[in-house]
Amino acid sequence: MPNSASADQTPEVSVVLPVYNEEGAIADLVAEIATAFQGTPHEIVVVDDGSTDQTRSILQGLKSTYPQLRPFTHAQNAGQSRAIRSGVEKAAAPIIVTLDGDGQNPPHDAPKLVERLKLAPDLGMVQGRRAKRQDNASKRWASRLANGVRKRLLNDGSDDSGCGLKAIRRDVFLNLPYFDHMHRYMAALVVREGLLVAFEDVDHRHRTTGTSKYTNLGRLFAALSDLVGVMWLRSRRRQHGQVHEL
Ligand SMILES: Nc1nc2c(ncn2[C@@H]2O[C@H](COP(=O)(O)OP(=O)(O)OP(=O)(O)O)[C@@H](O)[C@H]2O)c(=O)[nH]1
Ligand SMILES: [Mg+2]
Repeated sequence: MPNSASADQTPEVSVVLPVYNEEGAIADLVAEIATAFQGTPHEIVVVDDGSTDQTRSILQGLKSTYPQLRPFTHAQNAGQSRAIRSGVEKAAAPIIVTLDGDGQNPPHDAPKLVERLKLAPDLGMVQGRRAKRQDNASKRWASRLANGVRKRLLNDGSDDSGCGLKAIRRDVFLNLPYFDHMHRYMAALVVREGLLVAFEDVDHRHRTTGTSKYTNLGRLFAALSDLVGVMWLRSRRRQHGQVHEL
């Protein structure tokens, strides 16, 4: 479904994909996103984070088929959170959808997150929750441990902070503090801004191409060490209520 949005229409939704060496997944994923948002003016902002495979040339080739595709590239690898942020900075729509670039988050779930966000002005973000996770046992175990500790300490209501599929208001995202791996703490950071976060069950698929970019231990270590930083950020929050012009 290539022409689901014309390039000169202002998009309502910007789908932001961080990708690093995902040459086997990217073409099908772009096609699935275009189908999922057919009928909604949208753009697909892909941030290639210094890939060393064919990801970049495949993206260049896809531009003629998908006018709504806007690929960007980092000069050097800077991580998933930085790539998401670069994509949101470039995005033109007020609503952002993020999802993993390896195809593990089926795009057909994304429009329902967007609809929920649109209907509730007090919601800053709608986060996906992988109801039936398609990962191996060691990864599910490591994730359960990290999610349990984080939820208890941050009380952010999230059972699955690592789910890549989220819909968030662009202005809210750009107010969040940036640090490497902050994408795992989005719910707590949005709540810190005084906004609500809702959760929706979404599908999840096995990775069928490419390789994992994280090890279980590396992911767990990063998540737990950043937890201390996020607890500090939370403790330094002060709310001002509404700002009135005098
Ligand atoms: N931009 C960017 N994206 C990254 C980087 N590392 C991972 N990603 C992307 O972040 C997403 C999640 O990474 P994955 O390796 O799939 O992590 P995972 O889903 O926990 O692991 P698998 O189940 O093995 O796929 C994918 O779209 C990756 O391409 C990075 O350094 N930069
Ligand atoms: Mg993955």
